[in-house]
Amino acid sequence: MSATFSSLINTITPQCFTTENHSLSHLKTTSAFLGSTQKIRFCPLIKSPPQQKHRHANVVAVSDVKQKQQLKSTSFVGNLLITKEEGLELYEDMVLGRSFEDMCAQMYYRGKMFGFVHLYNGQEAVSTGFIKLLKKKDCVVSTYRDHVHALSKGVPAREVMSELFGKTTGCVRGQGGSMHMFSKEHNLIGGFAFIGEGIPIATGAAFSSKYRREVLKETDSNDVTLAFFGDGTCNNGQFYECLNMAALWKLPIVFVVENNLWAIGMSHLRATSDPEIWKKGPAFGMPGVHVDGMDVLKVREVAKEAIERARRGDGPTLVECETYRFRGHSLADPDELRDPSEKAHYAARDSIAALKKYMIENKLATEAELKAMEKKIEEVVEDAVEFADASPHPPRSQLLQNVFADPKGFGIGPDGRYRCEDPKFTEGTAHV
Ligand SMILES: Cc1ncc(C[n+]2csc(CCOP(=O)(O)OP(=O)(O)O)c2C)c(N)n1
Ligand SMILES: [Mg+2]
Repeated sequence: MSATFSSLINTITPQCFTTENHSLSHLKTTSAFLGSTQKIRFCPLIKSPPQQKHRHANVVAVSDVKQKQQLKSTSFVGNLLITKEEGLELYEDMVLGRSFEDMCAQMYYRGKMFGFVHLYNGQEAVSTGFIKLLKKKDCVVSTYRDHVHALSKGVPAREVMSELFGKTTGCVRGQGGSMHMFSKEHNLIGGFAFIGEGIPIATGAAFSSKYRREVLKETDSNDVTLAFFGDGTCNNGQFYECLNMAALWKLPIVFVVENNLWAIGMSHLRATSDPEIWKKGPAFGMPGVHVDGMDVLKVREVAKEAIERARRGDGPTLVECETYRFRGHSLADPDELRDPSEKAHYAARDSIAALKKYMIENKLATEAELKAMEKKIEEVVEDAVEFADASPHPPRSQLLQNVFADPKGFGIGPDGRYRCEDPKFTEGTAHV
């Protein structure tokens, strides 16, 4: 197992920072982009000035911590990476994510949903590999590609689908829609439409856990926050500000980059000076890890250590999961820009098919068992659609509820009524 784990992560080890004769050009950076058809741009490495060599001496690499723990590890059954129960849980969650999104596409084209809808097909190993390791009190901060993160965190499919239909039974009472899934009960702190917008919110949530434990002495406060975001978002300033704060204050957070190689129609390799995002972790004094995001078991192993590290108070980790979206950027995107051979390469590495194969080959489940599970999930998704369809639309008066702390002067007119209820309010603007 030791070989398996160390081969799936790439990180800069403490020795690299402390040994006199090591420069950046000696670092073992074995990560390779798995299947992009475009070449990584040549980027010369600059030697660190000698006086900076000891700055990061206290950086603990995930691989080292893991290696130390390996002897006493009890999480492996024989030479298998998961138990039957764990495997079934992962498979169920991934298939739910995929079926749910496929159903969303159908419902969107039938006119049941409005606005932009961004699907997660292809990236399931990341959501499942990370979120299924969390406790209910742990927090998840997502992006506009948030339906599957919500499902993995335990928000019922009915509530997510209803939210997409804009119904009162949705997890945000129909007020958020596709890009703004939220659940206080499940500590899903939100989907966010602006890229990078969720990262400071996640950093704040992690700060709050630490503050409650260390200042307010709430000893049971050891919650971890996962911040999910894309490769394109890593060129946004908020990302760097938050890496700095999280490392400085050793916050219990994991920054999970879902590097699907594209930001709408912009190739990551074209837009980013050094496309290996994981390297930015050590630059801020935290471990950086690159993992194959099409392999749920590899994602899970890295996630386990990064989450445990945060929980035991050792601070943040940056994890770059190399993944791929199987559909266009949103359902409004005809997806004509990406090279068909790149798409085919990743389609052949479908993480759900890979887990199925692993489970059957290792006798963790039979084909019939997995088929029965798929059937059950199909019913869950169909039930979610029926539930959403039959649910009521919110009244117009709900439009501004929870939008402003004090809506007087904004949404509420001098007569105390919602301005939107005055037919003149929207006259000459959008059709409501
Ligand atoms: C602050 C901000 N600028 C621009 C946009 C427009 N925009 C929407 S999605 C997107 C690309 C993001 O790509 P990435 O972070 O890789 O996420 P992915 O869609 O691949 O999951 C951009 C630029 C935005 N939503 N917010
Ligand atoms: Mg992307």
